[in-house]
Amino acid sequence: MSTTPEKGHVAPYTHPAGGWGALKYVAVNLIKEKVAGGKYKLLFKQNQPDGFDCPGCAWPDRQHASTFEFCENGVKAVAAEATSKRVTPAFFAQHTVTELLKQSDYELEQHGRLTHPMVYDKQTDKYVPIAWNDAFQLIAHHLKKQPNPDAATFYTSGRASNEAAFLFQLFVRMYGTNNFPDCSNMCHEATSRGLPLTVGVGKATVLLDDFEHADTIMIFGQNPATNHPRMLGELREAARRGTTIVSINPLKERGLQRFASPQHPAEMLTGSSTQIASMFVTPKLAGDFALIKGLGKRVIELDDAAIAAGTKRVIDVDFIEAHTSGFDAFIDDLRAESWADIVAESGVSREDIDAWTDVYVKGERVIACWGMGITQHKNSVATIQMLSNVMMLRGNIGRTGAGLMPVRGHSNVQGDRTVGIEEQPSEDFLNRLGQVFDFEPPRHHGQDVVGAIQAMLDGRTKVFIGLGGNFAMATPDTPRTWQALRNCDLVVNIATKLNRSHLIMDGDALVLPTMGRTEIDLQEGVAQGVTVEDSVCMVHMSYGMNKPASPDLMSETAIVAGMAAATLGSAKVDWKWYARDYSRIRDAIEKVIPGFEDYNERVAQPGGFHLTPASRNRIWRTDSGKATFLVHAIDKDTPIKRAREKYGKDLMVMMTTRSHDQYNTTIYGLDDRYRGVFGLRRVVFINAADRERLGFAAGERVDVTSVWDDGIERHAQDFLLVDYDIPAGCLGAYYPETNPLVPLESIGDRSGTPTSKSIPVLLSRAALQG
Ligand SMILES: Nc1nc2c(c(=O)[nH]1)N[C@H]1C(S)=C(S)[C@@H](COP(=O)(O)OP(=O)(O)OC[C@H]3O[C@@H](n4cnc5c(=O)[nH]c(N)nc54)[C@H](O)[C@@H]3O)O[C@H]1N2
Ligand SMILES: Nc1nc2c(c(=O)[nH]1)N[C@H]1C(S)=C(S)[C@@H](COP(=O)(O)OP(=O)(O)OC[C@H]3O[C@@H](n4cnc5c(=O)[nH]c(N)nc54)[C@H](O)[C@@H]3O)O[C@H]1N2
Ligand SMILES: [Mo]
Repeated sequence: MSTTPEKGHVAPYTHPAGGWGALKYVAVNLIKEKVAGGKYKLLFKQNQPDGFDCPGCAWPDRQHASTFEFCENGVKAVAAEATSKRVTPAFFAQHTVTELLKQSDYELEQHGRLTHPMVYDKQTDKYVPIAWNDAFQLIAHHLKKQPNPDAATFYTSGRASNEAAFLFQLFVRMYGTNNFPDCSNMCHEATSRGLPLTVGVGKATVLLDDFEHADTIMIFGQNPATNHPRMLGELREAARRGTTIVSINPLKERGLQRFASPQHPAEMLTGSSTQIASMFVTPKLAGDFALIKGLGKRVIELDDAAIAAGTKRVIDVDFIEAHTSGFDAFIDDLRAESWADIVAESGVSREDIDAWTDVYVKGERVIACWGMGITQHKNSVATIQMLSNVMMLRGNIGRTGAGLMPVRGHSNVQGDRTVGIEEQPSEDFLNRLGQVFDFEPPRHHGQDVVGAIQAMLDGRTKVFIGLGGNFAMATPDTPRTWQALRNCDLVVNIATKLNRSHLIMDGDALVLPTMGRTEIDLQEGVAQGVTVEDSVCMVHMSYGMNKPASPDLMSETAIVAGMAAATLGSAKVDWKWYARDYSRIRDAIEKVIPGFEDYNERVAQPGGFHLTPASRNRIWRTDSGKATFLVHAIDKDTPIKRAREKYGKDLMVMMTTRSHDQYNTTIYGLDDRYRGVFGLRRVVFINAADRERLGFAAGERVDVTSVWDDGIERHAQDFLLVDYDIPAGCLGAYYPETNPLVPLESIGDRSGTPTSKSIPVLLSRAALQG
């Protein structure tokens, strides 16, 4: 990858988010990708009953939307899939893998859609065409020759449909392993591990309609203007109704300040906009745990004052008595916590915490949303449990207009987990799967993402199969991850577009091209729908509308069936019979997983059905049968604190986040418009006072080194320093360029998630001055 200095500029963005900028971008993008004209109709079918589910994000749909609901970044995702450019066998004949590796992620993405199954030829260092059946036989050959099934690992990115994912996990478990690393491990794992212990289910307790009833919405560590633009539409409506919106984020993200809705022409024509958040609480990175604990402590102080004054209690005594356990121990711990520690650890003043608490307790119906700013830290599970505690204090769960809302990323990441992409499956699930398909599933837990990389590094795992995604770039500690992939006998990637994961191998490798969700999936002449589950647990049907990018593509479901049939034979499960009609897979899901009764009938209804989490109805599937308050202390001994002891104020903490023009590792463009960055990706946002204190001039270039005590040197070179409104001691930069800085062993407690929003680093003057 080249590190020649980028030519771009930085200029503050003064317009509202959305607005003309967004619409103009939509138009430019459509023309550029040649999807204007006939294909423009695609947009009208997006997130509408009978259309396809937008591959952009997991934000839920308005079923009764009268106009089409599009958003700028959804358009980018659709246009990227609908591009007319093709990566054909002729393309691969012209480029060696070594040559392609030199291209940037942006360049690789621009080549377009993969058209043929390809196999790597070591002799020529090129990919050459292979027949589908031969590809499946090669996979079967490698899988069968492994000494044990744990020597293979099976990655899933969250775009796979419920049908493809269910068949995939069945294949892998019949093969004999629970090795299911998935993008969730790097994403909302802390939510999925944390919430079950407090409220019983690791999913949102709200529906979209609750946003209409909430009087207060708190948004923790999320940048919806870029990552969930349709959420801004909900927030706009809420703000106009008088709902109080609070952003808890080290950055005051533009889209949470002002938003001009592209769906409301009046706002567009007059150039007006709606103020979204009325309060910005700005903790330092990973300061949320202490901050939320402070919120809880202040709630108890206010409640004590109410008791003393004989006024209405601040906590919801009825809810706490009827529905919870662990309350006494929890408030004892809150009372014992020191304000000095809360302020020091959160980076938020006592006055600001008090002001925020006043807003929180004024709210009668409060929704708490959160994203990656909360989940990608060492203390993320504790933070999410603390948030759940504080919401429980005021009975803000399982009530109209109130609840917990983890905002998921990939459009079906939640559904994939529901149907069994889970390295720690429950006994219940395995028992039912074994009964329905008459086999003994493996019981021991499998590898998550970090575990899979470690196993490949150690040589314990020799086959990597990826159902979508870009494992080589999305994961931490890039050089070590690449070494891990190079240690494999076989690397298989099932993908729509070329990415770097297809270029990192020393043994055999296959790239298997597949259809995207926007494409018509014909099986035996019948168009198949697939199902997905969004962030509020609505399961709905998605039908592609577009002609597949190539006649040689296979659907993900058919590819999974092909691999399974070649590896395991079809005596026990007739894999191809399932792949010929996806409703048969849905019938199987119905037999194995509770909540999917009458799956085919219910999903045929417009809008689909709600997989209602028990916690929404105040049924608590925890050990105690109650919603459980959990006590956690502020962690006084962390790698960051140890690094700070050593390096003092030179030690900075870095978050790695998304720019406006990327979809995870897919780089669509080089602008981050709302943050005022144009034509640049190698930037580091820094507080001007920190920059001066560290002795750097404005606009200087720096190298970044992580501080970790395993003797491995981790560097990322040549980033432009950009002065930014960010708390002291904190830095911001984009992922995936900074993934080499994230140590593989730096993971969340009890979640195993790479701590990609809190990396201890040092800055130095760039060695390569450009
Ligand atoms: N266009 C587009 N849409 C996407 C994606 C994309 O890449 N592009 N990715 C999809 C996926 S998989 C996901 S998971 C989601 C991600 O969507 P988000 O959750 O919005 O993810 P990020 O952009 O990584 O960062 C979120 C925010 O966290 C804040 N933050 C960082 N550290 C902290 C902290 O310590 N505390 C607090 N309170 N805030 C912090 C950052 O300032 C930033 O505003 O979006 C999905 N949608
Ligand atoms: N430093 C740092 N690292 C992070 C994060 C961070 O914030 N900071 N975020 C993490 C998060 S939240 C996530 S979710 C992961 C994302 O990790 P992944 O899901 O692995 O990455 P993506 O970039 O979304 O994958 C893009 C590729 O998927 C393929 N693709 C697209 N659509 C389809 C499809 O329909 N079918 C198939 N089979 N393939 C398809 C294309 O080939 C494309 O190149 O990254 C994680 N890594
Ligand atoms: Mo994600």
